[in-house]
Amino acid sequence: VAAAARRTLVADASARTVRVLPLPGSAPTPAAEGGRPHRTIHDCGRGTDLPGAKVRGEGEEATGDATVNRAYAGLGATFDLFLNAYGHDSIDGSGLPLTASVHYDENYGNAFWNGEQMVFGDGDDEIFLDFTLPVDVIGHELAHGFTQYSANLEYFSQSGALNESVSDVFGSLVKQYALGQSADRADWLIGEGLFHPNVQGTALRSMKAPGTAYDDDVLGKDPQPAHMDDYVRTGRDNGGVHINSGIPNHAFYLAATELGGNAWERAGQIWYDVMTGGTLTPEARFSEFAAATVAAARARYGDAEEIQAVVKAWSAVGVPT
Ligand code: ASN
Ligand code: ZN
Repeated sequence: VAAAARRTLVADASARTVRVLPLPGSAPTPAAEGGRPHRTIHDCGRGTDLPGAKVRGEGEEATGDATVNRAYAGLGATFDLFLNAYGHDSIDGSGLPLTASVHYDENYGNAFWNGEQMVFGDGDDEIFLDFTLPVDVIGHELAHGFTQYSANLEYFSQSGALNESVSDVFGSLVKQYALGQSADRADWLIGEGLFHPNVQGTALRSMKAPGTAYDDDVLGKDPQPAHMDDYVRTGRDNGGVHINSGIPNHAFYLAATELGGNAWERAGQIWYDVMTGGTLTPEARFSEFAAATVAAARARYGDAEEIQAVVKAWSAVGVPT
């Protein structure tokens, strides 16, 4: 919600895994080396030292802590989407080990990617519950890592809102893929189930209807626009990155529902191709991203309904392609 945490957008090259070719005549590299997650969950014990004590490694059985197990499962669900839908091995495409720390700080109402790992707060028990509860929030945070290793969108203004939107897109797709939900069945909410019952709201954000996710005495009304006419100019939140993300979020929703079927397939593939295609600059604005989705749709699917769906979606939110 609030941009409390600062992520470093510099890729940590030392964290990349190096693929060693087998020597001639030696046994081939076991297939299990690639294409499976390498997860580690740590417990901060309500402190702020990262990563904290290791409590669950890859392949180890569930612990007695549901938060630890949800983080582990959510990392796995995110890994599964990127590998199975796009052939992308972990968030960097090269099998990057995935690390998460839970029980970060006391009454910490946020989760974040710090450039190297995931961090989850337990919530304050007044506004927010445990941030590992919604799997799309886990996917959202890990997708910040995906963006860091791909288009590296600068976390400010329109490129920052695109960075946020890409995390919502892939976060929602993690949930849709895990539940096997097609575009017309999905809730298109981010953080459903995260608010304390006190709060008047269903989720942090809605991609289907930006601006309607909550309307609460303390939090106020969901400030997200769904059209460029309502773009919010502000110096807060890195230029409204969590606010104006409603515009590209809604464009994705419109493209995915126009195409129908599973959103991670054609719409998700087009967005993935834009992020990994090497044509976006880190300072990309909405119109540049939109044009890149049209080019990606054409490159992958030819002159077909995918192009029309994408053009129509961006047009509906007031972004030229
Ligand atoms: N949960 C927020 C986000 O991922 C935290 C932050 O880094 N601003 O956007
Ligand atoms: Zn984010």
